[in-house]
Amino acid sequence: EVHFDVRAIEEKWLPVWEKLDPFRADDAVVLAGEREKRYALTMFPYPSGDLHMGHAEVFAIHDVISRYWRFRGYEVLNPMGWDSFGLPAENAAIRNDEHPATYTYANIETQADSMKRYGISFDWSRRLHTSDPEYYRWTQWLFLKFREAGLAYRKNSPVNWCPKDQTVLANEQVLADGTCERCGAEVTKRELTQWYFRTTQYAQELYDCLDDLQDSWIGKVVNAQRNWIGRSEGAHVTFEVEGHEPLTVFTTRPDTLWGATFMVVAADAKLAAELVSDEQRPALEDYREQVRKASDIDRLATDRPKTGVFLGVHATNPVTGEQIPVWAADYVLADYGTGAIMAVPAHDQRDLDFARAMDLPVRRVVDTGEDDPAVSGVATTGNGTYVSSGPLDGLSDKTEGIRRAIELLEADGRGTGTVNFRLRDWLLSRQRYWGAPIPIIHCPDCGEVPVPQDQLPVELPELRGADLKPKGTSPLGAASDWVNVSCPTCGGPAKRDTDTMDTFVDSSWYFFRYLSPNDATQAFDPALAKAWGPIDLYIGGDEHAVLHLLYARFFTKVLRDLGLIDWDEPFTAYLSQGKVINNGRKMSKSLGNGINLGTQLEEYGVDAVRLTLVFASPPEDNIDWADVSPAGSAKFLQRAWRLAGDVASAPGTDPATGDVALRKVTHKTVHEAAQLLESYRFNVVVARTMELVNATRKAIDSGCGPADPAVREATETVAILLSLVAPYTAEEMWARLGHEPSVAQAAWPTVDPALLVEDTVTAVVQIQGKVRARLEVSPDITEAELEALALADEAVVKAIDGRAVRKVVVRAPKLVNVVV
Ligand code: ANZ
Ligand code: ZN
Repeated sequence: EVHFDVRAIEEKWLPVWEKLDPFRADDAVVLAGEREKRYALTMFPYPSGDLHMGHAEVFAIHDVISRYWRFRGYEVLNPMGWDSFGLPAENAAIRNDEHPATYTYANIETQADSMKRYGISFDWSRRLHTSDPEYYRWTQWLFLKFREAGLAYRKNSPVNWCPKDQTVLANEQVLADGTCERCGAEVTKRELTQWYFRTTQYAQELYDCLDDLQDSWIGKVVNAQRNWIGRSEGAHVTFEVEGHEPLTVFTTRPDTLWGATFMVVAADAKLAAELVSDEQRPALEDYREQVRKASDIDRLATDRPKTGVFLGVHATNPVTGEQIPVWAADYVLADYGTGAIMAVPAHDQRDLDFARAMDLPVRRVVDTGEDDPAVSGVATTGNGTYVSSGPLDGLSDKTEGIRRAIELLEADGRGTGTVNFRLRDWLLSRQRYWGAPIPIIHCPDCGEVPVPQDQLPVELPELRGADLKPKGTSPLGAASDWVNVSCPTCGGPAKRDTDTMDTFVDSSWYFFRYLSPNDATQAFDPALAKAWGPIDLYIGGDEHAVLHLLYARFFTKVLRDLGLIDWDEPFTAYLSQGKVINNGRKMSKSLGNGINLGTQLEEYGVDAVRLTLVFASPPEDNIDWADVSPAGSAKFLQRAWRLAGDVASAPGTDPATGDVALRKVTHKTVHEAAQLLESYRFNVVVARTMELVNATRKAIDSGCGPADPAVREATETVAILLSLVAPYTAEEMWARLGHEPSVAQAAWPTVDPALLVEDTVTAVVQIQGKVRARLEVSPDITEAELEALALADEAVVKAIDGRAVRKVVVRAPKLVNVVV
């Protein structure tokens, strides 16, 4: 029995594809509107090491849809590049005493070779690397554009600091447990002057557009973003404070204002220091020292003993006129809302705990029928009747209460209805080397001066090895020749900004750069963005839910407002792929359960590994490598390939003269595959292809013979379907079937609707043992369906003639017996 040599066919087809370049996207076709476009995108990798099983999975999945779209006649854009700035390269450079570029570009070459061998239908002419000066020139240009538009600015404030990576982090890069997203170290706070993008200006739109993405973004991302952006409706309420500026709070419950018995300011906010009386100042200072050490997570925890200090001042409750004390505490956060709250202990548990700890008054203003919180120690938050609440007394609906309270406050000018977001501005500067330098010059006379456009890119100075050691300030500061420049405005001595940009800035716009990666005159061509955008399907990992996927959405909206594009959202559909695990657990060095992609490819070949990954589960589910069989996949591919060797009819033989039963299977398979592909059920497409292989083999063996045109038709169909997941095997089959030059250039098989019509069987309907009707029904009809069909039949209704039906016996699909 003949076997194909996996290695030999890989060697054979790689140069053919290289030469044919069948996946190059043609801008002209799309610009001219000659063909509809599809933009398929998969998250570009970091160049750390070679490709791993996770890449193999996402690329395999992604290639199914890209190749399918091409078969369906779309002009497909499917680019690839590298997110090549970042810490892994920098850390490797320090270890090996070299330049980060050495590690970066060596790994890129390794990964590029692996990707090519892996046979993904990328358009390699669009390859980009974010660490190339040709790329980051435009990252810098965009930064300056954002700054011009008031969307990039510098401010001093408490920031997240990773003590291990020795750099600040954006909020999004601090995990829920308070650790660094990159290295796992516990993140602390520091007060520093840093660069920010004004993401908050887009909070409402970023939130609202999630509704449109709800159905086409598969996975948890939409909800994660909703929570992250955190929209709360409520009011700003202003309290007079004697001898001070009035104090404004954000509250979601303005209806409980009559129960506000004290106020709390975030201890670490400037506000606290401004308000505090001279007597209380030393106590506040001590307390602030203690607070600096706690993380936000700890601070918000409800089960933590409440601490705080009285600030020695009072505010006036605007509706009761009472004087209420103002405290500082750590359970109020400096950077949420206004950094100050009105405390309503009866209806907010944290306020109640604080009131009990500090012996402050508790006044119930909503009677829910539960025990009085002042006695029970349990705050009530539900609907109830308003009491001691002046004009709200007697109302019993929270929504109505809130509405009325806002109305009253607005009428008096003491408050306004408002929406508050949890989202913060994106802290984008980093104290590390391997990133795009921030293109700003600081001049003692002119202040912040943007680097003139014709001087971009601001290239990184040559630093290597020990020069890069993190030390809390940017390593760029040590490159004095680079740092010291003359001010572009006044010509006086000035200094470059020494921070680099978060690498998430690079990846926020790479999908625009793919459109014209070699354009030396602009970041991207707006005409091409109009023609190709937005991305029709983006595939990647959920770990980017509130990082890359949020930042890329923000960038897109800004670029739209800058007039560079005309779409609002970058990714029309999003699919997050599951993970490849082993023996039920995440692969890790410490567990020693890692599966090496290279070894798998050596052992089973590219096609078998790809087929295994696609066949194992729906794309969004995890794949346990312990449960799958790449050897089984390899065997199946051999079976499919043998069909092509057995086919004895010539190309072009009219299939209409072939075996109808096999033709029906073939056409049904193509028809269903298209539907399954549109809904990303790729694993089922593989299963159907396997069934078609079996049916074809059976047809050959049981009478049709290899010369039947239906056998050729079925085998050609197998080759086309298989090319979505196993391109090498498919090419071999296609060639054996007498076609040239590549199956990638084949057309999707045309389905003959006549062949989709189901075979039917005849069901007999008897009444009192007498045949009254014959029905043509599907062989798969259920008993209930058949009964309903029979009783609705005109002849049957007539025969029953209004008599009561006593019993119906159904033997699907052949017989219905009615007793009246
Ligand atoms: C009075 C009140 C009464 C409140 C009540 C709640 C219940 P979300 O929904 O998360 O937006 N708050 C406001 N700013 C805060 C800060 N900087 N740190 C900690 N807590 C803060 O929460 C809004 C509520 O959280 C606000 O409404 C405020 O407490 C508190 F029965 O005001 B509320
Ligand atoms: Zn100057």
